[in-house]
Amino acid sequence: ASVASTTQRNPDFSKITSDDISYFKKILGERGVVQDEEKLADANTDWMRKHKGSSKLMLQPRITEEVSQILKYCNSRCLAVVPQGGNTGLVGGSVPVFDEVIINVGSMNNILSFDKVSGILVCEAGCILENLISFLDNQGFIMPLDLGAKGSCQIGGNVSTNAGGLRLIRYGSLHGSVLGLEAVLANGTVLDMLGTLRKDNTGYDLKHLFIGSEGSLGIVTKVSILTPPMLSSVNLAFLACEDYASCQKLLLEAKRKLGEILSAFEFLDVNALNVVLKHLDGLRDPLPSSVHNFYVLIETTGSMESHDKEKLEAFLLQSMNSGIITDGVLAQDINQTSSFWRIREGIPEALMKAGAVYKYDLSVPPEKMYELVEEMRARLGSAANVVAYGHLGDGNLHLNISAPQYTDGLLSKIEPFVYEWTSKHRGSISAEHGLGLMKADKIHYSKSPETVLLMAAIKKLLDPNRILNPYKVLPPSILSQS
Ligand code: FAD
Ligand code: 2HG
Ligand code: ZN
Repeated sequence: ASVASTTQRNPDFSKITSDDISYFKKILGERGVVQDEEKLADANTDWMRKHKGSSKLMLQPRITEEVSQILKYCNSRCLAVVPQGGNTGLVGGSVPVFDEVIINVGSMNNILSFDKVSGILVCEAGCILENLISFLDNQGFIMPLDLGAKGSCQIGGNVSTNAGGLRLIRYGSLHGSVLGLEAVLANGTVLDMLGTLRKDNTGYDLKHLFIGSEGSLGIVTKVSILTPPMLSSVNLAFLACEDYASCQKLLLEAKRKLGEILSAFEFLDVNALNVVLKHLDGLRDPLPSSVHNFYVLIETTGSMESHDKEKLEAFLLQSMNSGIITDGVLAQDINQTSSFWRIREGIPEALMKAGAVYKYDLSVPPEKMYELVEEMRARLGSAANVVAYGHLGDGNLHLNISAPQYTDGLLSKIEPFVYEWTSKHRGSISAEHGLGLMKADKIHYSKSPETVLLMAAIKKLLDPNRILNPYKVLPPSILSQS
């Protein structure tokens, strides 16, 4: 049975009354209080259409002070809340489980400042990632993160999940590029940590608690982020390898020979490519002359076209001569570049169209990564299509298992095997998507009991009534122990 179906509503939480609605209308006006059933149906359902809540209320604050007033009130009334951004999360963290109040900061979408010399952008948490990318494009800068959900996800959601994405290999995680943030605690206290300094060792760096804590410790309202300058020369290669060992060799060689210009190293296996070609329109196999077992996308970003091209071409020639790659193509124009990226970024969407999908987002030592995929294939036989892709350059595997429908029988063959395997290899059961509802009770596979207890103590200190994103991230059983 799924976590959702075994979770009980916490009886300490109040139910919304008409007095509550009147209070929220007083603070936010009619516009900020959503009770419309259609809008609520979308906000109650996650991107995968796997998790469905039954919230009757969504609040849309426009300024931090409103977020503060809402939370202060909810805390005093013991009304549970779910912070929601673009609702693209993949672990059931962004939708209510029961009747929690949804708080969406999407109306807080102003860019507050941008400093061209330092590259520091300060904005509100509801800014959509793609809008920030376009804004920076005009300034000659880029966001340090990029992901397939950019058209909908919000920077506040990205920070709250510590989203990784396609550029992490070059620019590192948000723990490095987020310089500051503003967050509102469960009791309404506004924490101004919106620094714009590269260096600041005055005491504990508390902003990190909010990066990746999935809305369980506070609502992020503003973000200050370091953005890299846009460089003039970007190249993308779509390559084929016949075995997984070659993909790893290619990674090592790419780090050695392309080091300072390497900006993405992504892989997909042939099953992933086939799902995309079957379910997404307008895409063609970039290497149609034969079928290959693995595909790798290598992107380089540098400042001198002739130098970068020369390096990349020499690297590709060497890799062909040594047999590490068996085929490959360099994107010749912007259309080809975007269609190669569409193949990689479109895998989750294609899998959604293919039917039910069980998603695992694992950090695994790269040399072991594909063993898990093969073991899983052997376990499941013809019952499912086991698809592997991900951020190989960061040791992050997306193991997706596609089947006609969700069944308990299939699930019991996948779990706990997948978590036990990952734990045995000291991997992470949540590399970049978070724990959400799906894995709240699986945290012990990757974290020691002492660590989990300290997390629970921090949660209790910051949110003693546990109103923020209940049933998610930490096992409810640990939080209910006094
Ligand atoms: P939501 O989904 O709305 O929320 C996610 C979590 O953050 C929830 O727990 C929610 O409560 C919390 N939250 C949201 N906003 C706030 C806030 N302001 N304050 C406090 N808590 C908040 N992830 C990656 O890491 N790398 C990828 O490459 C990647 N690619 C993706 C591709 C697709 C097609 C999709 C659908 C998802 C992908 N994701 C990826 C998942 C990823 O977590 C999200 O896309 C994104 O980071 C979530 O942002 P969001 O605004 O949609 O947040
Ligand atoms: C990606 O890298 C995302 O495409 C989604 O993180 C992965 O759906 C998934 O499992
Ligand atoms: Zn990913």
